[in-house]
Amino acid sequence: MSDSSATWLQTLESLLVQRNGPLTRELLREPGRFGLGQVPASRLPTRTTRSVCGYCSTGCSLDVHLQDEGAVGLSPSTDYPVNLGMACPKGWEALTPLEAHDRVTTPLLRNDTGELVPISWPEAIEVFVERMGGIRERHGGDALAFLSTGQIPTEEMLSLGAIARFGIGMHHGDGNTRQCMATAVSAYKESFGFDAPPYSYADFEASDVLVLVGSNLCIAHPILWERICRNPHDPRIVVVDPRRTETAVAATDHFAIRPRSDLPFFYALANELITRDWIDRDFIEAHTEGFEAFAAHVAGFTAESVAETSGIAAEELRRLAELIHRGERVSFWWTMGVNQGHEATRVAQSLIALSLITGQIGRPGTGANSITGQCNAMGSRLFSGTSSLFGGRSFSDPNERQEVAEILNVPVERIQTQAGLAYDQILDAAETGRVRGLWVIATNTAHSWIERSRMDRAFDALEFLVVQDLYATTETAQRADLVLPAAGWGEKEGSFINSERRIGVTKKVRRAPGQALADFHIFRLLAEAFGVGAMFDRWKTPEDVFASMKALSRGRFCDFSGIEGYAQLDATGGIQWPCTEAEAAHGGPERERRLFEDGVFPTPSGRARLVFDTPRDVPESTDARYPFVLLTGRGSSSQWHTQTRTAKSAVLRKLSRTEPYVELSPDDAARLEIGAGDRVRLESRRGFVVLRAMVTTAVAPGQVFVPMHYVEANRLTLHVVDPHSRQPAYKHCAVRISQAQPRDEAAQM
Ligand SMILES: Nc1nc2c(c(=O)[nH]1)N[C@H]1C(S)=C(S)[C@@H](COP(=O)(O)OP(=O)(O)OC[C@H]3O[C@@H](n4cnc5c(=O)[nH]c(N)nc54)[C@H](O)[C@@H]3O)O[C@H]1N2
Ligand SMILES: Nc1nc2c(c(=O)[nH]1)N[C@H]1C(S)=C(S)[C@@H](COP(=O)(O)OP(=O)(O)OC[C@H]3O[C@@H](n4cnc5c(=O)[nH]c(N)nc54)[C@H](O)[C@@H]3O)O[C@H]1N2
Ligand code: SF4
Ligand SMILES: [Mo]
Repeated sequence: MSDSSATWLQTLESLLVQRNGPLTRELLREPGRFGLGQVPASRLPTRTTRSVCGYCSTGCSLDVHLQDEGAVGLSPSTDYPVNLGMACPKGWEALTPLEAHDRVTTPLLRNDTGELVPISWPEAIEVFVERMGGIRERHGGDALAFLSTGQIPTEEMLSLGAIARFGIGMHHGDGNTRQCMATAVSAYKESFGFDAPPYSYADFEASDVLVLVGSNLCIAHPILWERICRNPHDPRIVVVDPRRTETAVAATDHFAIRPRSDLPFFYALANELITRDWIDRDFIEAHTEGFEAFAAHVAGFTAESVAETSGIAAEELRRLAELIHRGERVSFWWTMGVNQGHEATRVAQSLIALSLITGQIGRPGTGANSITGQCNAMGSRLFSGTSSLFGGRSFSDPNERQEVAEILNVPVERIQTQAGLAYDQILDAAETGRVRGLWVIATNTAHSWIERSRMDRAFDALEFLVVQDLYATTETAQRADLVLPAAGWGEKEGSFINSERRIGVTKKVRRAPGQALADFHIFRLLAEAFGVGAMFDRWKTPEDVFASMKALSRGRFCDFSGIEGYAQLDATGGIQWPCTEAEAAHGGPERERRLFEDGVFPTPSGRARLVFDTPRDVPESTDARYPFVLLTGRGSSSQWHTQTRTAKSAVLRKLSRTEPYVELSPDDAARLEIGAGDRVRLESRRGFVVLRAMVTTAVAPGQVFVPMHYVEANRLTLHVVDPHSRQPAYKHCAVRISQAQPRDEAAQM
């Protein structure tokens, strides 16, 4: 440990001990706790250790090669059931962003002249407590909110949720999972009774028909695409996507559906299957409810009647129905093309319905399968304490509040009786002055939230904004009053839950730079400083929190109380939930498993529900002034979201386009006299941006595509959310495009 950090620790210790008693000393003294000491020898049993990747939800395992100072390189683990020796470029380059020059290494406070200046941790914590505590005193916990993430270990999410809500008394908490998975959560909860993606990755290899809806797997989940490539059944791979994506090109069948016409299209598909009696009546009878009403509803949608809206000819829809009918093991997969729409929950449920009425669920190679996005989106769905109470419970249920209070040993009165505001509502409440203090952890709201100008108004109105990140250069950190320096993936330990519900361990293989601390320790320190440290006393290490997670899962549908702990997860290659104590006692969990093999769903009746609705028009249709549909999404397998991490790697930068661009069709380009590489002005009712034109047949005439990795995308998007999930509809708004003029370039400066 360096001298300066030793001094710093002493100061911090004396300050906190003075305020909160000797417990703090114990917390601070443990070696390696603050990302400052050497990696403890006990954590480095060999020269190579395994850790789950910290980018996407695939959850690949990486063998991290270690020398005295920590990680020096990595390679994909060959015997891990997820990636089988493969990794995408981001995984290979996972260590590089940790070494970036703009890592924030001390807390930063905005001074009177508006600059962020370094301060010590004791000062930072003091400021946090004074400002957030002050707002709470004046306006109550209703004026405080946090925005968390799907990109930190579950143990950190749980401690944040518990400390912020029950300890500090923040009434509102949400996270970037709202931007991403909220729709799948609402759809599954209503249809299956629990937020439970039913599949195993082995299903990619077992299907003979795979239907991928609004999912660009080749780019967004390259290793899952590799799993499809290993499928020995010569499968039909059907892609339903308005764009001719990399995945659509590699598929056997592409249905280039018109943007946001999925709902009538899938209703007509269901109707076609029902009319031809290509359904599984026994399964419907035994395991579902609401079929008669569903059939009556979809009878109003025929292959002919939806052809114009969807752009898919009637005979093409019939061909798809036949493909599904002929398949023995048919699986339906979806990602953001479904989740990010104005009627997203109902579209997701239309896919669930297709799998239920055809009896394509609960067997190998089947299922209605939402693919998650971030490395720990699944962890945040169960344990972030944002839209639901830990373990998939409800804030509004007194019995469930009592259970949580008992398991965590916190006074039940401290648990809020409502989930509080959703992400969009938190920002709206900031704009109106109801929410005054906001704490943003591991998400880059100012870049990724929909409709930038509206978001700006919300941030402008805040009294106090804290951003906890690896870098102080992010769009959001640049707006912060206080920046807290966090350790990143590889600099701390914990567990992630991947898309197939597999819990895997991520490890500390590097020291965090400077005074950066693991989020877990920042949360613990804040609990101490707010005088509620004792409430969370049992959580000395992330694995202590894991024990609480197990206890919170016990008896729930996601029950994984049979998992022993990190060592077992590490040795077995991760374990999928559920894994009950009873199962563990009888030979332990299987390596791969899927849900609903017995046809029983966790609803009161044990049956899955068929849910439907009337399709609605898009909120902003194209017109003569704004004749193009703007689509946004992932641009390449080497770019991650707002690029705070991936842009730090020279290798990854070489594999993608650093300059922001818009894709448009050759027809439109010719008509508008726009050449490849021209600077163009792209404008929506919210504003305009200047980008490089990329002319490609991947987009259909009348549509344009901007990758979300560029800050420009959300300057154009329109704030619309699905009413059930409150997930933003990022994938549709009206824009126009023209050659950029010198004044446009000047205005963008
Ligand atoms: N390299 C890389 N990988 C990632 C990420 C990343 O940033 N970079 N992010 C991760 C995260 S958090 C997520 S959520 C996933 C996202 O993974 P994906 O959802 O696969 O990625 P997107 O490109 O956002 O959207 C998928 C497709 O939806 C299509 N789409 C748009 N509108 C419609 C429509 O109306 N109907 C249909 N059927 N499709 C439509 C788009 O054309 C796009 O090809 O990727 C994860 N993996
Ligand atoms: N237009 C448009 N917008 C979109 C989308 C779209 O398709 N189109 N997709 C949406 C989706 S699906 C998603 S998931 C969101 C993603 O949006 P964001 O969550 O805003 O994107 P990231 O760039 O992943 O931001 C994560 C931040 O956390 C920091 N960080 C990384 N690791 C750690 C850590 O361990 N601790 C702390 N404290 N910080 C850390 C990173 O430096 C980064 O600043 O974007 C959404 N926005
Ligand atoms: S596919 Fe996802 S989990 Fe696997 S190496 Fe790439 S980013 Fe990491
Ligand atoms: Mo996402």
